[in-house]
Amino acid sequence: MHHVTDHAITGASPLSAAVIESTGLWTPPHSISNEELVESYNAWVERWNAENAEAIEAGEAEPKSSSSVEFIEKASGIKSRYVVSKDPILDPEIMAPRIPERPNSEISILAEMAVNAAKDALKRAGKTAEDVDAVICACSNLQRPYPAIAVEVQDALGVQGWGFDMNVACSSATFGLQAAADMIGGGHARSILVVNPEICSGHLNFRDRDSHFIFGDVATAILVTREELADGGWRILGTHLKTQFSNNIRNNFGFLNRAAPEHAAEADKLFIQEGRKVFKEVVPLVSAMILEQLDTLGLTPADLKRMWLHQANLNMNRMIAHKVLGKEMDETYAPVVLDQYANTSSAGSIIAFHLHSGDFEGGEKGLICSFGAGYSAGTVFVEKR
Ligand code: CO8
Repeated sequence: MHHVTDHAITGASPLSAAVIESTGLWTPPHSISNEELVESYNAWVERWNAENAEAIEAGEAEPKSSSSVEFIEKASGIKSRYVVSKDPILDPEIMAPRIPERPNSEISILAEMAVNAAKDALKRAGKTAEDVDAVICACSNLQRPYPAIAVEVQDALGVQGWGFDMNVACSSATFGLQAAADMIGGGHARSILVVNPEICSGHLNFRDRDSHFIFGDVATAILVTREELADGGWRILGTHLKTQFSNNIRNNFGFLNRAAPEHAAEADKLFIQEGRKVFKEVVPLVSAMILEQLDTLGLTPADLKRMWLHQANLNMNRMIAHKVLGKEMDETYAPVVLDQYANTSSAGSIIAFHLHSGDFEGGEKGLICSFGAGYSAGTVFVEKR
């Protein structure tokens, strides 16, 4: 077993301990079932094949295949997803969300979602904006480069101090948690709100059969507080982050697109992935990381009552849980929210934690764990106070 001597190297708690005091959740009002999504996709395919019949006949174009509800559920575990804009996604003419642009005098939609989740978290902790010193907006799709969404959220909540945005794709929340815990440990803030507004439907290609079902929209918030100032909550025992470059999940949308307009409409300006490769490469990376960090903290898998894993794919979570535990996963040990929410990028493990942690007694331990594009992975071990 390792001895914890230096928190910077081992990932153990920093100078002053930080606590997850509460979490908050905002769920969009609309939900799309697999049946609805597949019906719309297949209507588009039928139309596309009819319109391109001549080219298909001449061997100049491949006919498009239909999508299937059974495939989606079996391959991913997803049954439905929440979205901020439903009808346009299901309209075969559009197949994208439609979110009216707001004037600069109004709060932006991403900030509004984050504020909703943040208010929920503050209320649950019995705290107000006056108790908070900073806002970190950690998510995978930022609406604009500046001013930072976090600063807009800070303003809307009335938080004095500072805010900044960060993006580590699916691992944004765990990276944000470590950043917040370290800044609290370093004495820079009493409490930090980490918010994760995710409009994943904005960058999803609903005309790509391989991925049209993967994502949903949501916002989560995490209130991280200096231990002495927190009532209850979850002590952060240790955090660890890892990145390893991969092109297997990529999105080439960006501010330089206008400098190469001939490529601006290409599919890689939306989410693209090699799903099989991601699955094969990320499962061993994450399970090894969890086992190493357990060891570093002097814990064994049996010491964990629960793992709140990133919600991308049910089979992936089953394999990770199996590798860590050495036996079949059950949903009490690794709860699933993917069926209802689909992949909500950075928010997934936080939704699982938010909805499935009420039964913990003081001293019981669990793990929040993310993994995704980058590749990036983060572990946050917590103990109920
Ligand atoms: N309907 C019916 N059949 C289908 C469909 C469909 N919709 N799609 C594919 N098929 C067929 C294929 O054609 C293939 O047929 P054949 O065997 O004849 O060639 C067969 O089904 C199997 O296809 P795959 O091998 O692709 O299927 P998998 O079993 O691998 O399942 C998954 C696909 C579900 C994508 C799976 O690979 C997976 O989940 N992998 C992990 C992916 C993952 O975790 N990615 C993380 C990405 S998220 C992230 O990091 C955040 C990014 C930031 C957010 C961006 C917001 C948009």
